[in-house]
Amino acid sequence: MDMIIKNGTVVNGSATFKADVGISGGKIVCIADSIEPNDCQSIVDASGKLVLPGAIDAHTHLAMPFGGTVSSDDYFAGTRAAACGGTTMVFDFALQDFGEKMTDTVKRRDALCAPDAAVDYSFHVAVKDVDNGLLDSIDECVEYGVPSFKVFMVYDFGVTDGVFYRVLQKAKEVGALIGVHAENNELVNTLTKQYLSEGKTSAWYHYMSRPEFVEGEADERAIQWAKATGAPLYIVHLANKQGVEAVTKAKDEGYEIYAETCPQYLEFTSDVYKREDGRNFVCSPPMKGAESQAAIWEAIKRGDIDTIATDHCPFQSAEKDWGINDFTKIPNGCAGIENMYPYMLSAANSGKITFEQAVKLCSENPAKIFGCKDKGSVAIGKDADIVIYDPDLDFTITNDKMHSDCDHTIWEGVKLHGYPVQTYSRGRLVYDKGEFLGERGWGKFVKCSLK
Ligand code: DUC
Ligand code: ZN
Ligand code: ZN
Repeated sequence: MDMIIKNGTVVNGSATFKADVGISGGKIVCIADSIEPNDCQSIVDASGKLVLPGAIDAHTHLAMPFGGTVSSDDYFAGTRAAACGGTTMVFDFALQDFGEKMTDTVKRRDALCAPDAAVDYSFHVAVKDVDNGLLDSIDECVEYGVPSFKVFMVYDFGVTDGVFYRVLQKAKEVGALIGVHAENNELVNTLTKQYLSEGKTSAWYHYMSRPEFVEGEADERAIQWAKATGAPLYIVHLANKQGVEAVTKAKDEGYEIYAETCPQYLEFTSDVYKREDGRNFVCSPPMKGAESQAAIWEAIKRGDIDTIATDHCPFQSAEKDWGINDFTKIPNGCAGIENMYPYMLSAANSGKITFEQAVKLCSENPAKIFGCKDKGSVAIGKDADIVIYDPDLDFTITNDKMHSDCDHTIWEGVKLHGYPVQTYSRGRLVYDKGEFLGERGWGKFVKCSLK
């Protein structure tokens, strides 16, 4: 055996037990009350620690051309930060070009990612063009190992209602999963124009132009079409109460509707846009009011939110400053890839949710929903993507301790109870007590399957 993690408490999505974990060739090969060291190469003492599956961040935007610039974390910096926060796999978005087959989109993006990624990765294809036979290229992409797609209802790469509907029909036919960024584009544009014409240009009006109902209506519409087509639907970054209620209702009716939320919606409310540095918090959808935040936490507790992901999309302060006098010029997005697992585990350590719930939301469920068969739990045969977590190590987030290529973080000063001390990616130590020990190019493309 290459390594034994001894005396720790294993936490999976539905079980917690004391055990030793044996690793060989990057895989978990043995789990037992006690594993004899014999000729084992290395022993890790996890007494007093939790042994967790690495998190899977199902929603990142690395090196993404957006808002007049490119998000500041490339594939190396983003996956380095992921590793240092206990995330051992990321899903990035491969944005289709017009006229491009979906598999070509994935290959184009993978060529950029493969030399740089420090942890494993896969993609969702962000669909723009389904004409001239391109809708049918979804079949080949599913076979290639990317069975998940996303449509945006906003931005210049957003799709029409008709395209969204056709993508859902296709997904139903071939067993793909469609994610959706749900906000009502028309309302966003109308409200934005109104506020600008009234000279209301501060970051607060980013929120005011995308308030609760702008997202809630779009969630309801998206769910309506999923019901009509019979296709499963994954709502990304759900941040409002009306949408939560629509998801709960659809689930109760038996529809296959999944919901993801992000830590920023759990920690911050729209009040942040009144702050001096409010523009740093500008992302879409924006943080919402306290009522929405409470509704999301309640949905997490009762199991109606399926996953936590980050929507990681950092921009430098100078780029955020483009919007000091005009909120529409602020590149949308914030850093979070290094904070997700520690934040959710801290919520568990403080009694808000259980550790099993945190693991389910951040690892087990994304692995199941997106078809990563080798990930998502500490179990024999799975990849040895493992986090050693110290529940007694308190941690205050400051940007100088983060591992992104960004000069600020919205998480500055947030206090966490407990913190990861080590991260292993397929058995290789990539993070140790504050230090990144991984390497560029270690991360592998993970083929996913929903069959
Ligand atoms: N929202 C953001 O804030 N950034 C990237 C894309 C998105 O949908
Ligand atoms: Zn989005
Ligand atoms: Zn996003």
